[in-house]
Amino acid sequence: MKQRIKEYSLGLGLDDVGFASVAGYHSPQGPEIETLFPGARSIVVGCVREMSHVESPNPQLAMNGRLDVQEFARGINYKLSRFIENECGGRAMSVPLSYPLNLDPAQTRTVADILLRHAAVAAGLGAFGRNNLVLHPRLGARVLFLAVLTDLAIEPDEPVKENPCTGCNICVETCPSRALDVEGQTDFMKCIMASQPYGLPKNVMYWLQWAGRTPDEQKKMVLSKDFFMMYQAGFIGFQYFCYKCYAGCPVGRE
Ligand code: B12
Repeated sequence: MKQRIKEYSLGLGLDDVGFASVAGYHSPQGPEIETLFPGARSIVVGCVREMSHVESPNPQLAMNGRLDVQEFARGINYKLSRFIENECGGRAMSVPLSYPLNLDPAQTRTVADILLRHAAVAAGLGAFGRNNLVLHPRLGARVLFLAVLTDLAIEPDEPVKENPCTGCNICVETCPSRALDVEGQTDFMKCIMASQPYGLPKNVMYWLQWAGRTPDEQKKMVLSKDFFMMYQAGFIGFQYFCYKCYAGCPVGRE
């Protein structure tokens, strides 16, 4: 069964695939998987490589490449889930790649229901680097993870033996907002202001300012670059403008 799922997923174009048991997945802050999918026993975790778009200084090209990867990964999520349900006799549920997320102003920071980095570590696909991303031993940091939960019992893979992070600190030094200064923790607000300048915090500030403005000032606000860019970000989803800790990591680039 494991071999069939592995061969099928690699055939779909995944760069690597690993298997974790639900019991072996530990999320420090998210809910137990059992509460999301009663009876879930295994997590099939895949990784897909980013292309060179992450190096582009042009944010439109960089984000367009990211959208391609996300679309590709979402297609694999669905095909893999279908394969598990149609061919393997299991139940399957795919995990959001990045969003939807439970966004709540009462929470100081956002935590996903299922943490894909922890799932990837549990599935033997890599280890946490200094950039707080999971580094794949061969592909490095430039990978996105996807996952499908299933009630099939599948033998989990072994964790990676060596952490591929060399501790070069390039990620810490090149982060434009110094969001990685504290080891093991990304400063959410610093990172999001640089990586999603037209994202949720900007949007909230915009509308709070709007509320106190005169009609003439409000007209100017609507005709501003901020509003136009926020409009676009609103239908793209999360629109990233920074990939430095990700694209600058030398692991897997030699
Ligand atoms: C919310 C979110 C964000 C937020 C918060 C960042 C964060 N660090 O979590 C923001 C918008 C800022 C963000 C930024 C980025 N993100 Co993001 N993000 C997510 C998302 C949707 C949820 C993550 C989450 O809930 N974080 C919760 C908090 C608690 O995480 P944290 O504060 O960093 O705490 C973590 C550490 O303590 C770590 N940890 C635990 N043990 C150890 C041990 C060691 C030694 C270390 C170093 C760390 C460590 O575990 C905690 C998480 O449980 C995931 C997808 C998913 N479902 O998992 C993608 C995800 C983590 N993001 C991803 C990426 C690529 C990025 C960016 C590069 C943006 C971009 N341009 O693409 C940056 C990188 C920022 C960074 N270096 O941390 C990828 C990472 C892939 C990889 N190779 O690891 C993911 C997995 C999406 C995916 N489908 O692949 N992201």
